[in-house]
Amino acid sequence: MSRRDFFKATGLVAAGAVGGPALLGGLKKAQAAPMAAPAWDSMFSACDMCFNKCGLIARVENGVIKKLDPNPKFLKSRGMLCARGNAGLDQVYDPDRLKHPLLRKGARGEGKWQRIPWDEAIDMAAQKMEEVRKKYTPCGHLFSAGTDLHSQFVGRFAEVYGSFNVTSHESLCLVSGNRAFLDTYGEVPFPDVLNSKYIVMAGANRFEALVTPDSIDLMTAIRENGCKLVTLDPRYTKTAALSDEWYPIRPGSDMAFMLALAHVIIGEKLYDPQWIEEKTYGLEQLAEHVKQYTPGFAAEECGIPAEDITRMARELAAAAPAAMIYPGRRTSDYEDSTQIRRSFAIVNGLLGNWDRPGGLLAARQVGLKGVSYDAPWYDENQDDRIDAHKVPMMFEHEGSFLVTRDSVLAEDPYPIKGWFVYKTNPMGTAPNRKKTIEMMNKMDFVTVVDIAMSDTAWYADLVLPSQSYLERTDPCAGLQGSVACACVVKRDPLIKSLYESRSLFDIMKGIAGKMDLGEYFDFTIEEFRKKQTREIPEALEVMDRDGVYYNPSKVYGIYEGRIYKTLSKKVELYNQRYEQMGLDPMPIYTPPTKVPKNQFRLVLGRDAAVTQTSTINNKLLNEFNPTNTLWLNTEAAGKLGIADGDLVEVTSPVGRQELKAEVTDRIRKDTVYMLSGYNTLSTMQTLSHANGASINELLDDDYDTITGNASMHTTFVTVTRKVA
Ligand SMILES: Nc1nc2c(c(=O)[nH]1)N[C@H]1C(S)=C(S)[C@@H](COP(=O)(O)OP(=O)(O)OC[C@H]3O[C@@H](n4cnc5c(=O)[nH]c(N)nc54)[C@H](O)[C@@H]3O)O[C@H]1N2
Ligand SMILES: Nc1nc2c(c(=O)[nH]1)N[C@H]1C(S)=C(S)[C@@H](COP(=O)(O)OP(=O)(O)OC[C@H]3O[C@@H](n4cnc5c(=O)[nH]c(N)nc54)[C@H](O)[C@@H]3O)O[C@H]1N2
Ligand code: SF4
Ligand SMILES: [Mo]
Repeated sequence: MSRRDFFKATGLVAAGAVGGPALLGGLKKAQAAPMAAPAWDSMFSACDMCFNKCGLIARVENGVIKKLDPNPKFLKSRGMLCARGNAGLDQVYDPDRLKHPLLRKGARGEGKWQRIPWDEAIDMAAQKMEEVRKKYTPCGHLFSAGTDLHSQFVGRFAEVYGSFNVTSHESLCLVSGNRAFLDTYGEVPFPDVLNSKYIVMAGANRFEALVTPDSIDLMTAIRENGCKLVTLDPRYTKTAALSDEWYPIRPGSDMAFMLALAHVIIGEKLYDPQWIEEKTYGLEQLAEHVKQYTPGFAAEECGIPAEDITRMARELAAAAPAAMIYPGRRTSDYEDSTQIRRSFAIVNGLLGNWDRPGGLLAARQVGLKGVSYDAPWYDENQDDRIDAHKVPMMFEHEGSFLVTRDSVLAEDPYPIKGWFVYKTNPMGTAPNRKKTIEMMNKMDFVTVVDIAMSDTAWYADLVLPSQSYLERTDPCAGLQGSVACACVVKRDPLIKSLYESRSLFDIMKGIAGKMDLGEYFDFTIEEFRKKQTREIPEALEVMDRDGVYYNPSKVYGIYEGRIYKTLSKKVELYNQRYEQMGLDPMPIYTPPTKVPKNQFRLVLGRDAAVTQTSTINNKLLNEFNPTNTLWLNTEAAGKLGIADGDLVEVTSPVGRQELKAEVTDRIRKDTVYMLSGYNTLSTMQTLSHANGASINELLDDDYDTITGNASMHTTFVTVTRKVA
């Protein structure tokens, strides 16, 4: 589409006629008329620098992308493209990108590679997969995929190949939180931040850990709509800085705070009795249960004054239902994460904020459909996933990466000897890196499809160069929930693929073809999209015109006349299924393990210019954070004789790293923090190799006992000054 067509399509031509001077940089209309047609084409796409998929418009000049801008019609991100979105160009044109298929020559991790042609690479991947299947059954092969629209083809391949063993990044991220809300409401909610009047944000950092539309809506809510924001975080984050109140809560004690809120709301009868009676189950049991959790008790545990807890409970109730405990996302905090998040969900239940403005919203109808297929059945196979039955309520499709890894190492209940990895970097994002290396060493053959030589690729046997998001054709993605989004996006190539990169779909299709599974990949992405949009046939055309399709589906009141998908068919303050399974039906507070003397709790967290490990080699973004530092409280540093900028050694039960100290008051005395992604083993990520410290070399690999979600905030470290 040309730039002029784009302006026509977005209505900016008309807007220009009315508000011309503003749009045309102060020129009067007559002066503006002779402006030369631009040399570039404007093309729609959706950002892939993180999972949010913000709509964008690329300027493409002679087959080269020159700039990425936000798509003003993309309401989900409120017409925003963040720093990482802008820096997407460097992802595509990164000189360190993988260019050709590479076959390992030396020992794993030694970095000796041989360039091979694609035909040979596809043949080899297929042959090795066949060997593993014959020797160890189909479940003897593991498949892992990250957030992506092609990832579903990894799942499809695994299923037709016969393996139940598929993992994603999700068990390193948010499954314990999803579990908790699902088991309270019957579905995972989307917060209506824009219309909320009171938000308690515990362990979420929305002004740095960007989630659209929440991050932008939060700013509008607090700046323009009079919303009060309270943040609980051991660090003084940017979200804390912009909050009305910030409490440096003792890590791991959030449940005590939430149960004390429930204590006050129930004790003072601050809830809406009609809502509680009609829509919830278990108030009586909850009332009895939370009697013990007084604000005084919680204050002792979490360090937030009792009178503030009482006041916040009253303020929340007064603002309800346009008030919320923000559900959060990366909930991988502790071994009882599911129960911690259940306490968040329960307070929301008491506020009666479900399905109403300013509260928690049910998923809106998008209209996109799945594409089904009949997978073959293999008699000679294992009964279940390798990680099955080790935690009571794992999500079957996600599994648990950490439980899988332990099971692979123990070969229990069976061996896994092949691994296919697409667009995820467990070597950099799963805690306890040494264990992931051990897991690699257990494998006969590992294939990694990535755009960069990630640490996971660095330890693989075969590394295949992937197309970037601006080069590939993607299936449609439905973005659900929240006032701003019941929308569909797609991606088309903006430029010719660089080097020899290929799409995951083409790679899977190639391998399937060699394994007599070709029939399951006998279609094009365009045909696949048609099937996905069969119930909204206008969507593809609208996306070509606007870059996004909106389904004008209902936002509020979706649950009127509908039952909740829980055992009681109501919002479960008391969870009957947990009771049947022998789990606590209501969250019981267990204090977090005390930080041992002279040690610190290590926490992780986001920076607005970094996405996990995948932007660490991006030279535009690297300028914001050229290396990582250890946030260390001023008083604690003084006691250890550590000055700002000193090199320190950080030691945990599983690893040891060195980096510079950043002495600051922005963190509790018992907690330290560092940014993730640095000190890669791969020398082919030139900006991050041997630079700073790797946090996941230090993190221990505990997990949530209900879902198997990694619990990333349970590691204690010692910090000592390195003598130069
Ligand atoms: N230490 C640490 N661990 C963490 C986290 C943390 O903050 N710190 N966060 C946790 C959370 S919340 C999550 S969601 C997970 C995320 O865990 P991962 O899914 O492992 O996320 P990334 O680190 O972003 O790794 C993405 C990989 O995809 C590659 N990639 C990027 N674009 C493309 C592409 O277009 N095609 C292909 N084929 N590859 C591409 C990148 O090079 C990178 O290797 O990590 C979890 N673990
Ligand atoms: N810029 C940017 N944005 C992103 C991402 C990114 O990598 N970069 N990743 C995306 C992804 S995949 C996700 S899952 C989300 C993550 O979104 P969030 O979950 O909001 O992000 P984190 O920064 O991991 O937030 C964790 C915060 O909890 C604090 N914390 C640690 N322990 C405790 C505790 O016990 N109690 C309390 N109350 N706080 C605690 C930490 O100090 C940290 O500030 O962000 C998404 N958005
Ligand atoms: S939040 Fe930023 S990085 Fe994530 S999709 Fe949107 S623009 Fe891209
Ligand atoms: Mo995440």
